[in-house]
Amino acid sequence: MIKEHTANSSTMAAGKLKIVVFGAYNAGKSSFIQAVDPSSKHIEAPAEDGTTTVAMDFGRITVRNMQVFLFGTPGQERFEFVRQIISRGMDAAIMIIDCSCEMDEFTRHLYQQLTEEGIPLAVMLNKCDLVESCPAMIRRQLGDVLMFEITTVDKDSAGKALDAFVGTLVTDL
Ligand SMILES: Nc1nc2c(ncn2[C@@H]2O[C@H](COP(=O)(O)OP(=O)(O)O)[C@@H](O)[C@H]2O)c(=O)[nH]1
Ligand SMILES: [Mg+2]
Repeated sequence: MIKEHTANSSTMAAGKLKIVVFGAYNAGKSSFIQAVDPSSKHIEAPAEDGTTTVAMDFGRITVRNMQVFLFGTPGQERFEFVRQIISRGMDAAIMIIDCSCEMDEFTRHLYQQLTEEGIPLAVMLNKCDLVESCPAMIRRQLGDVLMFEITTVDKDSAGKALDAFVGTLVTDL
């Protein structure tokens, strides 16, 4: 995945950041983008065989004087080609993980792909409002990566995490 990615410091220097949001179906990708940009767009299209929908999101927000473009990717495994197209030219990636349940194989696979790619990455441990959430369990399994504990139910927590992540990207310039 994302083989065509090259570090995109020219867009960052121009004050623009393309951040792509990954995660399994139901992890909270659309909710995250909606929380940080209430006027974000959510698109659902029926798949050709009519069995499922392919969902994408687009949000825009100004963070630390940077124009941040957020692209949500479809979570189903078989839409790898859509994730590849959306990923072109991205400056950074966010992974949303539902930490109220065990990580599934697909989530592990996505995480491995993104870390191998060497793209700046933040993991959002989502649904921390639920009593059954266990962010510590996911932290143990992922190891050394920038992580934030959030819930999209509280709009502030998503916004603050995005702000902190963009802060790490901007100081890297
Ligand atoms: N309790 C709780 N539910 C959430 C949270 N974030 C998302 N959800 C719910 O989880 C489901 C999937 O969220 P959605 O954003 O559609 O996931 P996506 O498939 O990754 O885009 C929806 O029913 C959301 O309302 C959260 O932080 N806490
Ligand atoms: Mg969605």
